[in-house]
Amino acid sequence: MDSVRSPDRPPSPPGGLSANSATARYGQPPGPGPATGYGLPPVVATPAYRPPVVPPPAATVRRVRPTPPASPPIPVKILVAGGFGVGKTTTVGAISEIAPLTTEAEMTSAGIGVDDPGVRSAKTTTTVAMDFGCVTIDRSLKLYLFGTPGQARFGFMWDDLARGALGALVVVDSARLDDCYPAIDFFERAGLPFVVGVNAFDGRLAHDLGAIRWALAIGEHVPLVRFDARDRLSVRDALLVVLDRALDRATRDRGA
Ligand SMILES: Nc1nc2c(ncn2[C@@H]2O[C@H](COP(=O)(O)OP(=O)(O)OP(=O)(O)O)[C@@H](O)[C@H]2O)c(=O)[nH]1
Ligand SMILES: [Mg+2]
Repeated sequence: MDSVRSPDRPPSPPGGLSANSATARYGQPPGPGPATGYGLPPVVATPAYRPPVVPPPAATVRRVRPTPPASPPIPVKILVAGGFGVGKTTTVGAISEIAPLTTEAEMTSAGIGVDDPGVRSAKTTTTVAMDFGCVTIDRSLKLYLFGTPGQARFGFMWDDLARGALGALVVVDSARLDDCYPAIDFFERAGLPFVVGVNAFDGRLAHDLGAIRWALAIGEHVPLVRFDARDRLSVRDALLVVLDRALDRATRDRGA
């Protein structure tokens, strides 16, 4: 049977399907660029579309507050005082977290008969101005330690060194108690809180603490502790007693 052909359908062009392409029918489009066919303008490359950046509403913006810098520790000035050769410089050096500032000078023969460091001492230098060191107790407190000279002829410096101090550690050699009387007199007169620290040279005391308290004629309110000037922890414990006394005094003065 013959195929049925719609009357509207045009007959196939001669030359087959390729002869029926757009190019064959309408020719090449004018101008550069790739042909789109059908007489449309060439495709021009456009930048990729980017949506505008819309800032978030103000309420949703998280503001990062800068953390305030930690406040520095409160400085507390403490004197390390006492007679000649009792271990003041050793005390400051044992605890200081910085290399201590010292002012040591060689002892000369001119001091024989004047400066007596005791028979057991191998001391060859003496402090001629002061010692300085510091130790941080915690984040809120830092001790600044000022060691006094021990020779009586440098006594005039003590007033200056004591200015601004909140307390003192009076270092005592139990074998030479008389050397520390001037230091105790000084702090009693100055009204500065002080603690007596008996330096146990070679781990021994020449007298027990009760006898030393009696000999020094200090009141019960003055703490008397035994310590070792060469031992950091021992020095720390002695200084904490001084700090305790100083804080007691400061609190009392504030309440008055
Ligand atoms: N065996 C022993 N020697 C100590 C002790 N403490 C200090 N010394 C020694 O005693 C001598 C005196 O110590 P210093 O710390 O210079 O005494 P100082 O009180 O500062 O002396 P000045 O400043 O001259 O009055 C030094 O030779 C120390 O090494 C101690 O606990 N035991
Ligand atoms: Mg000294």
